[in-house]
Amino acid sequence: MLASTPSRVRSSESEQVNQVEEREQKQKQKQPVEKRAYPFHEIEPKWQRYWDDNHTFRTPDEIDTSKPKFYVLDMFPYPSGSGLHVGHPLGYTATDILARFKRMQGYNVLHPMGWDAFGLPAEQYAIETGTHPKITTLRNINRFRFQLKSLGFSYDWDREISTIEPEYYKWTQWIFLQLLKRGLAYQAEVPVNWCPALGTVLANEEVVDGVSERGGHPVIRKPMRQWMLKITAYADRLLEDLDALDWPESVKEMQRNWIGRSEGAEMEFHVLDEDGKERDIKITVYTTRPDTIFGATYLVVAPEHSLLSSLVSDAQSRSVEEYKDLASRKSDLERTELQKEKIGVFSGCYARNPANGESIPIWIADYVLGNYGTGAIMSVPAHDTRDYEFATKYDIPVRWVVKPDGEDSCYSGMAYAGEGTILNSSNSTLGLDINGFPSKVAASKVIEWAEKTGNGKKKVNYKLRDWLFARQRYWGEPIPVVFLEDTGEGVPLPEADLPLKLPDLDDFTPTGTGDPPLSKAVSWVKTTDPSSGKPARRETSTMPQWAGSCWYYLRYMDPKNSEELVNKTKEMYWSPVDVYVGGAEHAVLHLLYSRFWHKVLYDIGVVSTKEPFKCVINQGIILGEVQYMACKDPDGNYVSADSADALGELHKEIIPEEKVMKSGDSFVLKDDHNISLIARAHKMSKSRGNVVNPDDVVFEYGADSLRLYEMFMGPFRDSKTWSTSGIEGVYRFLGRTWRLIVGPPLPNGAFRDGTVTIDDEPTFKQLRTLHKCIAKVTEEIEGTRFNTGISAMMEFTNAAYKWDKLPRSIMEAFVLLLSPYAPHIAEELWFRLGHANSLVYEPFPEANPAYLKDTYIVLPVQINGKTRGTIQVEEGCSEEDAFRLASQDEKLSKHLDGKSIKKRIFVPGKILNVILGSQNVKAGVR
Ligand code: ANZ
Repeated sequence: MLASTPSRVRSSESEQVNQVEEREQKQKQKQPVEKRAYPFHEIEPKWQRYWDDNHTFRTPDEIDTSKPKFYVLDMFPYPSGSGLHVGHPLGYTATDILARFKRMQGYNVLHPMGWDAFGLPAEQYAIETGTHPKITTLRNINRFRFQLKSLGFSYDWDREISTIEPEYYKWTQWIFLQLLKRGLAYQAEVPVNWCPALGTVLANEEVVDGVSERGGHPVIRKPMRQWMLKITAYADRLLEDLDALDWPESVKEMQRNWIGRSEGAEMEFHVLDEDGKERDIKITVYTTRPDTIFGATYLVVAPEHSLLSSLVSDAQSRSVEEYKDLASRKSDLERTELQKEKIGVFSGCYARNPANGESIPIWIADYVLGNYGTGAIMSVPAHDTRDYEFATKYDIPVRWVVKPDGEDSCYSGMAYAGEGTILNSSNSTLGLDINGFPSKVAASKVIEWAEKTGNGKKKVNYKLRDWLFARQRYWGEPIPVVFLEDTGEGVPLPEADLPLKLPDLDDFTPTGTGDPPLSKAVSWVKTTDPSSGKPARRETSTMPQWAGSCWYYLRYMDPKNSEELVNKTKEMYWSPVDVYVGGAEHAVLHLLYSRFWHKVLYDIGVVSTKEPFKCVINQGIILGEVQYMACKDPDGNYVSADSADALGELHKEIIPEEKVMKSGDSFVLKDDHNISLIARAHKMSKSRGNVVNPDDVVFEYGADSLRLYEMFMGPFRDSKTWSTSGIEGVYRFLGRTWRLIVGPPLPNGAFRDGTVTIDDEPTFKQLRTLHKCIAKVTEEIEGTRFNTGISAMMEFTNAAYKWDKLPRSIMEAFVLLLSPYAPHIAEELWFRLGHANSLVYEPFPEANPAYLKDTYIVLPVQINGKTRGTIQVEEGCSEEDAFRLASQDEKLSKHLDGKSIKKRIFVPGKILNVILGSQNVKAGVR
């Protein structure tokens, strides 16, 4: 979904294409099961065709402002070669239920779908086979569209967009030009993953443990001139505006951590010469703990620090060079991992601690990152774990300057990283004394002192880095900039020249020089700058896959506009997206990047809201079917799982579900209840062979069953395990509902055309059952608790099976309730109930509160005219029910037991009078 994921990159496109073909072959051979619970294989295509032909879900282009709007969006998929997997319909069904529900409630609904279609797998496939990525991508898109339609999703296909179409990426390029104009796009030398053996730059996901994913060749970090986007300029706003969003708290927290705002100080340390005199260079460090400055016993600069060459002594230069080379092979993550041993090298040079005047050594170590803070730190081994580890390794002094509150003394043998009371921190000559102060106060005193004496200043820092916005790839949006041949200056293309179309290439293999594949399009690259007419070369890097997905939700509002990215009136009406559903894997980057672009578009007046997505919901993931395993001892005898933890995989045997029984919270062998089993669900993956294909499910049970099942599996946001018996359960429910309304099959196995409903007035009880169901289903859809909504409908069907008459009005309302979940069967039933038009725009039933109250009344019971007691009955209760309750009542039953009943007089809500006959027969419930 959205951008590339490693697993997707790994599976080769050709393999995927073969699998699709194989599956189609298999399907053709398979015949539908003889006896169907209901004829879904006729109904579903029929209604899909109807919706398509009638553009039923089309959202009118002209805005009807009299209606409230509801914009419900799925994270659009990357159309991979393997087609949809069962994880896709989980989110898509949820948004579809919401879209259908809101339409019926009279909202003007926008529910679009499109394709995040640039990306690595198609390009890799092109490298392997020479097939143009466009061909593969369009084929995959067709397949995805076909699959989505076969699931009955109510997308407005007239608004379909694809990020690879020039009419679309014209506006992606236009946004880039706006960023450039505002200084938010710039070029800088940044390290990229360079693989010398493959002669190409690799994306992060193509590098695994320091080697290329393809071929396992070493990858090094090499500086290259790259386009960057200044997302850091928006850090504060991206942080502050999170608070008001109705997003999962976990997602907001992940964004906060990613932005990583920290408050501290930049402090200046003068570098000393061999005689201990101050040179004219200073090292600026960033610290969040200025209160610990007296404990700074050495400095560390990152191996890529710009001052490094002027610091290193001749004696140390060789070791430093070797060390730098070593560090260039590690990723930032490897460098900062806490468990990794911290190694470094002495620069041969010293600096002065401004707080106490001490001369302290300057080290070079890669646990300090070049691109965070100032790329240099003051190291306080007593109060920072990494510094402590480093200092003990290299025999650097440790000085305690913070005493934990409530303790008598400082720690020893490990760092104390918390706050406390300051000690050992006074220097009268330099005018700083923070002894006895709590950490926070001491920190502000140090900053105040530093600002007065010119030794530093307060500073806010962010973990967030500017966004590397160029890829050495072919299959992406061209960057609309040319470089003048004479000066090398970069000049943006005029907006009128957009889109800058991606030229066709036949050879997608890496150039070997690090130049992107587009540099092979020689006649495209060589151009003239339209504004000056000077010879120029086009930029050959392309945009990253994130680009197209940053703003697509805006384009759906006005997908065909060739004059503007989006028309103002339409944007003002539709913004923001009311509900955005997608995987939690996009909790950080996609959502952060689109928020950033949205804010820029807000600043330039293109959009009217500060935030793009009002509510975000992450669906849980679907795990493969639970696998049961029994443990065996070395002699091959079964042993209970709890006593066999230590046995390796070799001693485990997979047990089929039919041999398994649940016992309390665990599972045991049916044949031997003493043998407990291991039950595990794994992520679906090709290698495990536990992938469930939605096409197969649709073929066996129908799209409505798949939709219903995915919603019924469990709470929408939770992870859930697939179960074939589960899908059979919902399939049976739909079959029961069908036969309830249409009647049982005729002797020839077919079903009648109409229904078995009658036009009688419903009873109070029937109305009550219906309205309770309406109330529950409505409440649960609004709360996105789809599973419990389905349970309510199942209860309704069970109750309705007990009725001897099925009033049409009741069943019509029920069919409307069912329709957002199982739209095909609902449309067909609606049609059979006598309606000529689709139910899509029928008003959603509303619960009448009069039927919701559980009102009980006390009903006097007379026997032979004499009041013998009372029973508590539901308001509107029938004579039958009242008599049943009376005969079950302890007191009354004494008078009724064994007696024949001559007559019953029942005045609803008032009295039940039972006249007994003379013979003594057993009084039973009729
Ligand atoms: C002295 C000190 C003493 C620190 C102490 C911590 C504890 P955050 O919250 O992540 O911003 N630091 C600064 N720049 C760094 C870099 N480029 N690479 C690695 N570490 C760096 O943390 C900031 C703290 O992380 C800074 O505060 C600095 O160590 C370290 F008892 O300075 B501190």
